[in-house]
Amino acid sequence: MNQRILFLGPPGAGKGTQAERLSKKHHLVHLSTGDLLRAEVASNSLLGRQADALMKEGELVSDELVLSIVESRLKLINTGWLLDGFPRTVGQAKALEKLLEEINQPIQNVLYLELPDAELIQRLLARGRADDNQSVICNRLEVYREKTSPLVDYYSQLGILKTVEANGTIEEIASRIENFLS
Ligand code: B4P
Repeated sequence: MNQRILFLGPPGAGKGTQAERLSKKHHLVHLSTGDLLRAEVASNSLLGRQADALMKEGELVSDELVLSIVESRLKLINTGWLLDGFPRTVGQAKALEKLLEEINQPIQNVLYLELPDAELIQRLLARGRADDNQSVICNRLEVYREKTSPLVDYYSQLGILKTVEANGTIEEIASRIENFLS
């Protein structure tokens, strides 16, 4: 599969879980901005130090910072890819569109993982990452609604959005995703 796919959805919807699975199965390059940012934090780079405080609060890292880590990587890929957790703002989506036009690699499918808040909160509390406590989760959900959820309309208007019910087992969701892509 030589697809160019984007995963969209609230925190805890399972973007990372499904993206990892799908990318391994179809040999797609998996770019997770969450993982890339956590790697920067772990290496104590300047970028990581700037991102750390924001991530701990459940805030988004600045568009400039995220773009700087995505752009250089995307330009190097010449196979299919899967973007997970990016874009998260309309500004990021517009910058991505411009970049993809330049390299002639338009997005083919946006998979929007949809799940009610109660289930999201339960999953995140069970995951137990450093940014998975009750007050930070509530803030992340608010930030999602304000800054990221407008992307559902944005990609829907471009005619490339597929809504995936993200409840059920990991296998069930994976098979819904496969059906959309086949
Ligand atoms: P991310 O790392 O992208 O993480 P996420 O949205 O919290 O989780 P995801 O949806 O991937 O859920 P997962 O598969 O882990 O973001 C972290 C932070 O990085 C952001 O808050 C922000 O600060 C920063 N950031 C990242 N990208 C950015 C950007 N573009 N711009 C600015 N800032 C950015 O699943 C959650 C849990 O549920 C796991 O424990 C999993 O095992 C479990 N699970 C998954 N599927 C399940 C299922 N079907 N049933 C039961 N449990 C399931």
